[in-house]
Amino acid sequence: MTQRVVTLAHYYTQPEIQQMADKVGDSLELSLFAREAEADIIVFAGVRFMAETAKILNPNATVILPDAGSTCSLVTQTDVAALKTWRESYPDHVHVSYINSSAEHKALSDWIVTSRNVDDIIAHLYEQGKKVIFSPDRNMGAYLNYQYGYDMPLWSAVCEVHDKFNEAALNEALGAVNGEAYLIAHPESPLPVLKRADYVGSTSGMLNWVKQFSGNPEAVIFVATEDGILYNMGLARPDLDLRQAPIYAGCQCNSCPYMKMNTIEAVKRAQQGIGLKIDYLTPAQMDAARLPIERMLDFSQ
Ligand code: CIZ
Ligand code: SF4
Repeated sequence: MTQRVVTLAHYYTQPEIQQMADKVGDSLELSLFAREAEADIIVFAGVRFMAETAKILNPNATVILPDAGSTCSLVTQTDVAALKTWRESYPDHVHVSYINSSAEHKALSDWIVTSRNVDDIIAHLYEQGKKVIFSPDRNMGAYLNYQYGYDMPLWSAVCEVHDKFNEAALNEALGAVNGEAYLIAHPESPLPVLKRADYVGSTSGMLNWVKQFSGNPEAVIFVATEDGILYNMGLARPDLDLRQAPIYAGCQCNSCPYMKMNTIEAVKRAQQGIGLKIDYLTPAQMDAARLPIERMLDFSQ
């Protein structure tokens, strides 16, 4: 019997990879698509924690990551044994973790959140009088503490890509624009950048903001996130002057090395069944990681 192969690509992969995919989206959209996919093989052109999430949500499918090196700095900067000790030092707190985390990390969490639902889920917990600790993204946690006046203790990992955005390069770029300029930013960016932003939100949120933009058509719109999404934004609104926020003068060059490991050759090989198979998680590990993910999905429905 022929194998049913479904290929998923994240917005941060190159345009050629997105064109090879059955579905393009952000990490949550792709995981939800993977959960429902009637596929024998799911090729996940993204990074490892996303492929693990897909496997946890659809354990019967064979999930393949094209390049085993596609990790994420939020995962590699988090030592799981140290995280466990940290978590145990706050026994009366709820542990909320961003979806950009390993399966073992998720298993040590009470709730998983994405950049789309993090505000609502943490607000819900505070409304219930809960105390919250947040991991792994320090920038996202600092932004939430600033924006809502929370005092969540934070784990200290960052996205090595978004963490490079900085106020100095931004000020220079904004200063060089004669007319109107906007800034939209992903909450993995540092707080000084987020404080300057006209909109802070997830990859899909930023894409929607651009799609619906009805301001001055001459305005320059700076986008503080990985460069892959500029392709999708440009397709949606070719009329707008969209530029990636610079990390130094003249650079629109901030891309995720792990996402870009999804080359055409690697994805083609994965479609033939060759790549990193996510087959190393035990049923117990998957069950433990699924619980906080399901809690998020039930909340968001
Ligand atoms: O990996 C990332 O930085 C993001 C924003 C993923 C996603 O799709 O939310
Ligand atoms: Fe991880 Fe940042 Fe790359 Fe996203 S862009 S996969 S958070 S390193």
